[in-house]
Amino acid sequence: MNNIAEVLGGIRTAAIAGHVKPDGDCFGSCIGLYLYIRQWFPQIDTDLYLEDRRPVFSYLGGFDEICTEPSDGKIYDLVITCDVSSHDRIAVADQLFDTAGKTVCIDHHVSNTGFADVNHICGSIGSCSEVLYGLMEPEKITKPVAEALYTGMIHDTGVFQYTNTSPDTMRIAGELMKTGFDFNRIINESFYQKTYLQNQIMGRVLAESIMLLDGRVIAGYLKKRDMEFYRAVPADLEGIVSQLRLTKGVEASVLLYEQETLKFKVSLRSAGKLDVGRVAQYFGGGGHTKAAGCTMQGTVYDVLNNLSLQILVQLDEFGTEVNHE
Ligand SMILES: [Mn+2]
Repeated sequence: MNNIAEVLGGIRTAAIAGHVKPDGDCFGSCIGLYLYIRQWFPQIDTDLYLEDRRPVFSYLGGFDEICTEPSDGKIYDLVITCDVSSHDRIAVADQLFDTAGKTVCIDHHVSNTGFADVNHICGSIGSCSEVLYGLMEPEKITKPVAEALYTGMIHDTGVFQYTNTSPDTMRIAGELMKTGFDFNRIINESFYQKTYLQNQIMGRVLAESIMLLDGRVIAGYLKKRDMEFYRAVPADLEGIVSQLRLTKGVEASVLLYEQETLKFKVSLRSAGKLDVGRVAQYFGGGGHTKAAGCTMQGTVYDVLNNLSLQILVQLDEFGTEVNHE
């Protein structure tokens, strides 16, 4: 696919859907595409489905029109997923996807094998929002669309610091900026700003973090009772695993939080050559080489032990000396 218009011919009803626990790129890409279709293909009755309306993204156009519940019995001509790496990660719109006349998947996860009729997956591009830019006509990108795509790009590149940032990323960000939105506010308020609670939780996780594999991996964790104590939701933990990754000398960082008793959600970040996507995939998860996640069972000790073994497989491949008695 070269242009999103290719899949819109003859379509009367369309739905756009993001993934479970939507992040900045999910909001940015889904809203960007929604606003673009609404503006330039007004004959199409388009709806947008996201699992929740995260207040931090309320500055985005169309935010109030997000549907958080599937509409009963509605059958769409077309369902487009953005930033969704596999069928089981389609959130509220999974039924709508299965009954749609045609399905399109726009994504950038290397682990995505293509679950739609039309799959446009660019594993080497840093964000789904950047992939989407390539499917739009630049002169038709309005300020609200630009704001959404820019939001997605800064979130998935860590404000252009991760290695998934390319010269194209910077060029596209520059093009988007020309529409004149308040980029400084977007970066500060949607990416860096933390609530007092989020800072408290991060402080605690950092203080209690542990070093593994002779200081080459750092791990932080929150047990169920800690999550309950802070009344924390997963979004409150954003940024912690990235902060851990900045620890001098580590190859990777790990953050665990207990979703249910002895069931942990695992986030992984690589600080170097380690492919954490491979580690996550081994445990049934997915993601990218530098950022990935999975779900694992057991105690904190069990989970970290199993993760360490898989990380070690790669560290050994690098031929680096690791002291693991
Ligand atoms: Mn993404």
